[in-house]
Amino acid sequence: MSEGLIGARVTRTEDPRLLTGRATFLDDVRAPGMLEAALLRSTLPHARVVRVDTAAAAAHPGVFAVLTGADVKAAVVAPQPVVWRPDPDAPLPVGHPLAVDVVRYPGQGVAAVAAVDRATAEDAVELIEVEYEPLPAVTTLEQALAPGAPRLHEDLPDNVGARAVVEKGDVEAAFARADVVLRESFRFSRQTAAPLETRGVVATWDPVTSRLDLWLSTQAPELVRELMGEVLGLPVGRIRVRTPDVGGGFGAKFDFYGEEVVAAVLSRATGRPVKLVEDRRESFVASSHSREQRIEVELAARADGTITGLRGTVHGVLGGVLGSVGLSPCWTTAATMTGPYDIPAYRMDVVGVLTNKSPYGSYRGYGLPKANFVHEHMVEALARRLGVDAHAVRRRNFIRPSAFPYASPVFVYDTGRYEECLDLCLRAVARAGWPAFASSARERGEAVGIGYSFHTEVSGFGPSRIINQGGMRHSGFDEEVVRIDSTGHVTVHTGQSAMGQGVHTALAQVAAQTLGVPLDHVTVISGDTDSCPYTGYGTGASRAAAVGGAALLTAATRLRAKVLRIAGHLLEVSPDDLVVADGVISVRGAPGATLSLARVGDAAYRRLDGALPEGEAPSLEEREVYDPVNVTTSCGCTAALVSVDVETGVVTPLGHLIAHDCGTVINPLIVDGQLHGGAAQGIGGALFEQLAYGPSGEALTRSFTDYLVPTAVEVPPFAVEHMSTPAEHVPGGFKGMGEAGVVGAGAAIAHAVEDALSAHGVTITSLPITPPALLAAIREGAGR
Ligand code: MCN
Repeated sequence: MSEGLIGARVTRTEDPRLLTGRATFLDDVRAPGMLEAALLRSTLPHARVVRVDTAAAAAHPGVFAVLTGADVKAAVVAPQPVVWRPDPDAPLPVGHPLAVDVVRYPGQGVAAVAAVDRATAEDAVELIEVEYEPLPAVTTLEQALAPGAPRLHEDLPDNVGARAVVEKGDVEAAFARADVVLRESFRFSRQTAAPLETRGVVATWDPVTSRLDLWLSTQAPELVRELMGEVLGLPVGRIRVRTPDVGGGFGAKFDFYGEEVVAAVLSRATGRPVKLVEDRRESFVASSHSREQRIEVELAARADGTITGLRGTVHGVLGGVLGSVGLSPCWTTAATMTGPYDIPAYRMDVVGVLTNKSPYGSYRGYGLPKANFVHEHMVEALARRLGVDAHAVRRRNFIRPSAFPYASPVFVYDTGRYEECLDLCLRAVARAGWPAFASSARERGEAVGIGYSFHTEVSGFGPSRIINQGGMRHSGFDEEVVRIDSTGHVTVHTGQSAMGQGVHTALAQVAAQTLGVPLDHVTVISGDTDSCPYTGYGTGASRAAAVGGAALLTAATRLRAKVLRIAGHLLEVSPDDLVVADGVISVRGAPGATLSLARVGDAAYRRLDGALPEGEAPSLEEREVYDPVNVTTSCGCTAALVSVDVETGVVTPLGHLIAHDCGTVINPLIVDGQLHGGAAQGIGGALFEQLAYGPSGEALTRSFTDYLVPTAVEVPPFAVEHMSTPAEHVPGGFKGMGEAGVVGAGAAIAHAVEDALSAHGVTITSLPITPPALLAAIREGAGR
């Protein structure tokens, strides 16, 4: 059945391949004559590179090339690009594909070897001699900002790598008139996306055609192509980027890295394809780090609980050089910190501080989880101060349904029914029996609590205008192509990337319903810049459904009209009298008169003589370039049930429930899975994950025994409730949601812990809530 496919709980068409070992991941790609590369990475956090001696490595049997940072620099025409560049003329602390003169974080690449295989390349790496002159390392925000701190970039006056301000309304006046002012300081640890499949590239330079062919595990093939062109000085048409199956991206594979440039330069140097895949240990220092921030805020409110102002500073603890998305994740924290609330006056300074750590970049949720933690903490703190229920404060400050479109400090929110979403969550929690369970546990002396958070997810990015205004130098439009072939089969060519989120299934559902064909008559092709349409943004910011899906819907609607025009001509009836379902076109009210889509395909491609109406072009293909007029704003209310062992400080999640609204849902099964996966990552950030650095700045996190991601044992049962407030400006009404699960999890868990420990007066203002941190908070609560 094609009717009703949008909204159907269809199992993912991607899964049989993935689950039966038929997927091709980057490391499965083997090009003829391919070499494998390895990098020498600095173990020091900060040092001058005095001398790199590559002679012994170059002489090692099986080695084809050894490159230093200076060699790579000489082979490119630009340093590592930063797409976040609000002021193109402002100097930014950018890096090079391999360090030149100075290393600024442990793990930074210093030299690269291409050899017959990875083991030989690693052996040769050990033969490279580097003379370093160690420099004082700066690994904390406080050290970096201290007067007289060692400077990471001599051409900058201090260690501030970038700044931004987000503001709206008269903040001073709001605070002058406030009945209540609350202040708080928050700290969030460093995390990384840690996808199961680490990053990797196979680069092949063709000296005859001067073309670069890249296989890359990326979420943004077109963006890579643009940036690669910029660095190598190549026209983008000379670069092809192909993406094999991606074993999780989670934002880390959105960013642009030096390794892909190094592989390309090695291929050019050796005349052979070169593969470079990071191992797990490298992944912890070479894939973007994220989340580490210190945030200070003040909230102004009236005695009745109306929030009138919010101000403060977001300090992003950046790395030694800017990552490709620059300050943008920290800016996004500031840009979304008013969340679902109508706060008339707002000012947030954003300060990106350089430290001798890995570059800061994308991770699912971007800046939103921190923004959510802050606004939800402040709402609960205001409720405590006023002696009222936190949900009463939420309800008082929610943006009303009648207030949409609503201008938040940066984004215009499209639609939302926040109070209904909160009620949906509360009803589900009551139905699940959590309040009764928690109170009987407490009667037994157990510390069990329930916590809530309400989030908005600004998603479905573009339009291009807003992307550019936010300082990003790339577009926000999508192009989708849909074709019916001569046998009536449908192929969708999308610029969106599949990285495990089920986008092929969802796009197939949109195409199948719109064109009236069964789902298995649709093939979705992605991940090849030579054959797929341009999507300069790529897949990130939860945009595949709201931008790609909407573009496809429009293209498929036009294609369906063409199909019906041709069918009408063949059946000698008006196209208005035709319906199409399950690949068969029939005349309304005359069930006998039918025509298959294959027959129309045949007419459009093969039997053109008289088969097409006058003036109708052959072939059945439509493309749509869609630059949305706005972002989409989905929302959700998360409830967490936890128990706390007050002796050990261990928090055990017992239940996790999300009431969610992402407009028209294409596939509720996928959306549920996305919420579960995001929530699992949110639980990781709330309780376990942190990248550690030692006192001298050494990177301590080397494996999953150091970096604890939640496993099936740690995640509780999940439940999801749906409601739907379609995005009115988006064809189809879809809103993005791929990051929602992670956004609200931290705050909900923190509030559940606070609730469980209400007798101990614990408040949580930093993540993760590790056992030692929680025991300290319990002691501190007892001391108050
Ligand atoms: N969907 C839907 N109906 C909607 C909205 C979405 O059925 N109204 C479906 C979509 O079709 C898609 C999924 O839900 O299959 C997520 O859609 P969307 O919100 O459009 O997000 P994207 O497809 O753009 O995915 C990106 C988003 C981000 S930014 C990260 S990071 C992320 C994520 O989603 N990384 C993931 N989910 C991931 N899931 C997996 N398994 N692996 C990753 O790397």
